[in-house]
Amino acid sequence: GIPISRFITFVLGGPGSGKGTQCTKIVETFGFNHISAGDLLRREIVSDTKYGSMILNTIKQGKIVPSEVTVKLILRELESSHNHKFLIDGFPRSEENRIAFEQIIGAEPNTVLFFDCPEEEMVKRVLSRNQGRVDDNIDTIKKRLKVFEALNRPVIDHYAKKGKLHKINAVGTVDEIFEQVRPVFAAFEQ
Ligand code: UP5
Ligand code: MG
Repeated sequence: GIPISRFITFVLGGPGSGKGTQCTKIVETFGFNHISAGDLLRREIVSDTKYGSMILNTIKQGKIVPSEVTVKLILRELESSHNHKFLIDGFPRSEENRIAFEQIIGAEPNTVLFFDCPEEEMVKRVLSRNQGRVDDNIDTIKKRLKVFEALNRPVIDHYAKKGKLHKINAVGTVDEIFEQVRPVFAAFEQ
């Protein structure tokens, strides 16, 4: 199991809301270990493991990969790291994801960030990213936005009710947004 001394942050927000970008800033400033669930899944596609083609098809459709697959990949990262502070970026994406993770870990995250961004801004950012992602086309983006609203919103609401959610206005420059993020972690550093 995972020792309770680990500090786990979930980083949530719609597609293109800036999760990855802000995680890089948090890593630089506060020394967290960045675990991007999407990157772990994309790595499985490239290394052509037994789940590779299933993951590729799921991502192309903007749907959510089965929890058991994603949780296993995240656990492997948590257990192989010497760092005790983690950013889990882009996960959990559904209540089912959340419950699967919390049951296996036997604990809740310490804190949750939510990057709140208007849809038109998210679409603009994703379409101008140009990194060759199979899901960065207008059809898949529309599906990702629908899945986000339907399945990720309940997770956000859950942590808001628990008093763990830090809602960040994700419009502005990268540095302006980070100035809202900084106090969340500065508070835990004391
Ligand atoms: N950018 C960033 N900040 C900006 C700012 N302030 N102003 C202007 N531009 C800004 O940013 C997106 C783009 O915007 C970049 O070009 C950046 O430079 C610019 P980024 O930081 O990459 O945003 P992010 O929120 O990380 O966007 P991403 O597209 O990665 O979010 P998704 O949640 O869609 O992608 P993820 O990789 O997490 O998941 C992809 C797919 O994998 C999912 O759709 C799903 O099919 C699957 N998946 C699962 O099934 N389960 C999981 O647990 C995770 C993923
Ligand atoms: Mg990302």
